[in-house]
Amino acid sequence: MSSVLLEVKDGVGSVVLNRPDKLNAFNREMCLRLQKSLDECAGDSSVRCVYITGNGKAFSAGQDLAEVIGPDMPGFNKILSEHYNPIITRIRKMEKPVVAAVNGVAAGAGANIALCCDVVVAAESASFIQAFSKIGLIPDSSGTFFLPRLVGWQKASALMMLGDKIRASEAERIGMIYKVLPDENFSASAFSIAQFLAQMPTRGLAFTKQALDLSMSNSLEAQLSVENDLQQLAAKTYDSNEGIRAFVEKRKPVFKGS
Ligand code: T3D
Repeated sequence: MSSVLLEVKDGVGSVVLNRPDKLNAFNREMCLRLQKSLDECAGDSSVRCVYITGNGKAFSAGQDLAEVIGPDMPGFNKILSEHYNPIITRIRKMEKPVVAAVNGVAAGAGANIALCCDVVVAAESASFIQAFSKIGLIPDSSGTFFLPRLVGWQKASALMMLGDKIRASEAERIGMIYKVLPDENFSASAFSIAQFLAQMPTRGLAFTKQALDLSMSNSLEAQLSVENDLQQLAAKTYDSNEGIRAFVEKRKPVFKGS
């Protein structure tokens, strides 16, 4: 069985982290496979939303620590520059929404890969740990970028230094994730969010994502200019035309993702 499974269904590229006996901990092979799956989703116009989840009881325990001290240790530079950073970049540059469905524990890089996604939902029994401090490492996989922006500097700093395991309900309460969903039927409920997004105006969502990313470093003036430029592009899409016409004609819009 492959360490990452990809299936396209209902316009959703469903990416499953699949090393359940290792709590879906990432080794080099799995990171490269995840990158490939993300590339396939990016290049497939029938995929209008990407859905990432884990098989078994964990979302991901982060880096496979056995690999780090094993004979085939890739080296810390490679682990970030060739494994995790390209995954984060692919998710952020993906011109379609990416949903993380956190089905169980998400630790280290596993947590931060989830947190860089556009919509993060978690099962009520799931948990999040910035596990890095416990092994003398710093939070990577974009954790130092996104976590303070999601929950504020103080919460992020404490979570990173103390390495607390926090429950999904607490993650929702502090704004780290979008929503907690019941354990019962979690994957079906989470997947239905991805199916819904896959029917929405894909290009408009991609422009929204681009605008949000640019807002991380822009001044207000620069961001107003970004909104002006991207709104003009959005307004030229088929789906925007369809959405406006459907509203005026009091009918349900049918979006094509173009
Ligand atoms: O070069 C670099 O490394 C830089 C990159 C860093 C990126 C990172 O992600 S660093 C952070 C790495 N992850 C961790 O430090 C998390 C370590 N794991 C845990 O803290 C706990 O296992 C969990 C909180 C995730 C889950 O706890 P629990 O009680 O549900 O399970 P467990 O009993 O601790 O683990 C179950 C098994 O999975 C166990 O193996 P065993 O005893 O059944 O043979 C455990 O050793 C193994 N396991 C869990 N996490 C990892 C792992 N094996 C390898 N790597 C792991 N990350």
